[in-house]
Amino acid sequence: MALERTLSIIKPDAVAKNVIGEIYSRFEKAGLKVVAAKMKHLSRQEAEGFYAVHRERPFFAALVDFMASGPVMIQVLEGEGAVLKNRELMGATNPKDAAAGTIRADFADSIDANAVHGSDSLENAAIEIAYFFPATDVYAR
Ligand code: RTP
Ligand code: MG
Repeated sequence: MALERTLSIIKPDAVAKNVIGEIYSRFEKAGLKVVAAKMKHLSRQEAEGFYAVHRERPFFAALVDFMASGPVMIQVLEGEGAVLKNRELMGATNPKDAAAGTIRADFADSIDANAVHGSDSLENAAIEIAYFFPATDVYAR
């Protein structure tokens, strides 16, 4: 498997629950390294731009409102097969469907407040990383 980078966001609900460290611990135990990170309170415009692929979906307004409702923790994760590995750690979008032991099963409250975001493909990972981090702020480790 190839060394990959993926974008991860700890969403406002999980930041409010004070579980940033617990979620980082799962990344580390799975062999994913944090190679860039920042906390940020997204504006509605920033949240809209980030989730622009969903702008025609019925849940878009709720998603944007939620993502701009409080600070988030944004990180780039690096590791072998990082994109899929992070999606496996996250679990299904709806925590009701998320496998036991996944981040969403353990920390998410609902399909809206679902604790984490993760890039869904290598192509989208590159776009999403560039949305938040200049290349000089991502550190090879
Ligand atoms: P994310 O992008 O946040 O990592 O989540 P995901 O890939 O698992 O799910 P995606 O389909 O990309 O949807 C983005 C976020 O929109 C909300 N959503 N609500 N009510 C609904 O049917 C619905 N579907 C999606 C979720 O909060 C999801 O994380
Ligand atoms: Mg998605």
